[in-house]
Amino acid sequence: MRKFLLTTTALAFCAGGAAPAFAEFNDRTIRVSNGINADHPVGNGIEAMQKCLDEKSGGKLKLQAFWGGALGGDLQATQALRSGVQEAVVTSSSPLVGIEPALGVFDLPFLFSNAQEAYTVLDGKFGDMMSEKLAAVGLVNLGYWENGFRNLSNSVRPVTKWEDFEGMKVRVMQNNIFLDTFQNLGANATPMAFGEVFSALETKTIDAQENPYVTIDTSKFFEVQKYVTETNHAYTPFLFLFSKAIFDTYAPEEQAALRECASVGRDVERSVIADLNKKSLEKIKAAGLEVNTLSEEEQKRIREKSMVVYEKHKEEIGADVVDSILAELAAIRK
Ligand code: TK8
Repeated sequence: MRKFLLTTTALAFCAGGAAPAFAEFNDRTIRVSNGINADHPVGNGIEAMQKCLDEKSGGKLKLQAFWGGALGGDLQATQALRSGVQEAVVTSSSPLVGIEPALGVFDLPFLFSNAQEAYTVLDGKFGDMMSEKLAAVGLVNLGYWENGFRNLSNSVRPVTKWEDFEGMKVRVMQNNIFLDTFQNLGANATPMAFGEVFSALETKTIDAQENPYVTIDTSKFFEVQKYVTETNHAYTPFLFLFSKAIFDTYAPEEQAALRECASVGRDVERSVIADLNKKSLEKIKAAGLEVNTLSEEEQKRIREKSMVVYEKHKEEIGADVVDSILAELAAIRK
């Protein structure tokens, strides 16, 4: 009897106190691909996410970031996630509308009027609903990071009114809503993968592109552009996507750590963007670009002209999805 007790005590000791730390975690290298460069605020976000993962996993979960489209563009990398050959990607939602048409809701022109509005919608019920749709196509969305409000840059003329778009060759993302928004303004919109934009601007295959200031800065588009207009025509999110096929093989503790740390990274990334935005604009000016703004009247004209795009794409996005985001925005704005 005594011997039995001693044995069970020893066993209990082994199972409890002497268990190795972070036993639920495996040594994993998680490849995260990005189209943008390492000095984009996503880099700060990934650093913060790694620090958080180090603490939670005892250094076992390691992010390995690839930049500048080294593992392929947004769409290609996302397909690699769906087929389970790559772990993660930070991608724009816009090129993924062929995979999940509801994502097109974020491409509607002038949908969000400020970043706070976007955060409330994306980090809340609506964002969760969209993440469920992504899970159904093999993608776990760990959170909405920020790409941000988009502005037009070009090499031909100052753009201060909608007539200035006439005939301008504007690169747009591979996305019908962006294509229509710019065609509707009179531009000659050309869909193109992000990785081709710099050289297409340099060789004048295209005149213009549109991206947030931090991207015009960190992807060096200012080197091959002459004018920028603060159009703020759309706020597009980045999605931190994980391959569902791979995620499903991870322990619940690993999954939870990834979700929590992705939120930590997201918050850091957003705040770095808020700070860098102004600095990027200064850098763009210092590089000799002419920076224009739209008068309030002109903003209103362009916005009103663009509203046809909502009706045109409502069915393809899903009428319920469009109605629900508009209702949520109306509630926030009250
Ligand atoms: C980077 C892209 C980029 C996006 C674009 O991979 O394509 O213009 O804004 O940030 O996702």
